[in-house]
Amino acid sequence: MSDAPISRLRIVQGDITKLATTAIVNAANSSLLGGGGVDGAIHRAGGPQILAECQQIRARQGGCKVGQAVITSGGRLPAAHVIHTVGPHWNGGHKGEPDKLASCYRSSWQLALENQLESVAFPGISTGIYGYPKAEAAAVAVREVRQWLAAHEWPREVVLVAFDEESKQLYEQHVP
Ligand code: AR6
Repeated sequence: MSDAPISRLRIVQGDITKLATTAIVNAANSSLLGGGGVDGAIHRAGGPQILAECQQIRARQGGCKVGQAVITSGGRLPAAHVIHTVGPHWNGGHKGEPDKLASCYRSSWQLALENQLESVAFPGISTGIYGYPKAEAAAVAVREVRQWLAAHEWPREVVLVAFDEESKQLYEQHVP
């Protein structure tokens, strides 16, 4: 590990579909067939190639479980790849949600490691339709980034993407 982990973490505000990182992460559902929120935005911007690859993955392994991740190409997106992970529904916080959310980040980085992806950008997994409180999700995300980067060379850079100003501030609270 040559780099100080924190220098490999960037927080940006905006639309993740516009980012030219090597991969962007999709907050998908277990069907991998698309949906609303960032999932809908990624499939709209990336075009039909992404869904076609998701369907091949479904045919092979029957979708994706909560906390796991799969990888496709990025279709027409500026990002070369999309890592699809399935976050937990928020059910009050005592149904293993923090562990499941942490597993989403780790599974995504594992794919980045295996595929030697330079940079990976994450939306706030589970913090929209799935109802995970943004402050608690931000704490999990930053903790997991630190732990992963301290122990692994790949990905070189992690970008946490805040869709709104509030989310950006929540991330920044954890990153001095
Ligand atoms: N760029 C960056 N962040 C975004 C964007 C965007 N273009 N659009 C939304 N967000 P959500 P979930 C933020 O609901 O909670 C889908 O139907 C948004 O503000 O997309 O994991 C799937 O198919 C929020 O902070 O994902 C699943 O069924 C975060 O992305 C379900 O929603 C995640 O919100 C997954 O729900």
